[in-house]
Amino acid sequence: MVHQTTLTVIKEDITQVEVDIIVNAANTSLLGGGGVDGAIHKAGGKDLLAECVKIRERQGGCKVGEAVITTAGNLPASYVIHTVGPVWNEGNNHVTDKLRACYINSLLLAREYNATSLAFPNISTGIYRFPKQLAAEIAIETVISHLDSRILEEQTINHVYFVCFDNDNYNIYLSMLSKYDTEI
Ligand code: AR6
Repeated sequence: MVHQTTLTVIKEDITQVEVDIIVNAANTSLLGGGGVDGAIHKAGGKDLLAECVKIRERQGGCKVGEAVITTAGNLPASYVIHTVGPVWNEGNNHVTDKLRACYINSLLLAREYNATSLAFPNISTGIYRFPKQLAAEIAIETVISHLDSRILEEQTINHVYFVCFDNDNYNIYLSMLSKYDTEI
């Protein structure tokens, strides 16, 4: 628990998670791809894609570290936040700052939409090859320090889910979050 927000790790397909907003690990085109992005587009359907296309026409896609929001289409969530994680490049090109920005910009956008619950996938740890341990440290620390820094009345989010798909990430998150639980 961080202030009034509960952090939970689950092993699940994020398209099945019932929260206000799920986050997508997209690419700069916003037009879908493989991994979690492919699963979200497939389950979300044509309305979700149509909104991505509109954003693309308006602002040329989404930059690395930034986030945009669309309907969730046929998914159980109300909205999808699409954020673009950095491609791991041996730590070059400010990849850690960019990954941190993905989490912060997603949390800010979720707050703007008055979300009470939010689910993150393990951004950049698949096709973009970011080391899983480092990515988990960044994800958890960024979410906790962002929530800690907000005045309580300003915060609507009361539940953040870290949705893991592979065993490695699940075990890393479980052990990292148990450490945080005992410290807070
Ligand atoms: N639910 C939850 N997590 C999932 C799911 C799912 N259905 N499917 C995969 N993961 P990746 P990236 C996990 O590759 O590394 C796409 O083509 C997976 O185990 O989806 O940020 C985009 O269009 C991994 O831990 O995203 C981009 O081009 C995590 O999601 C590129 O891949 C992220 O893996 C983005 O690469």
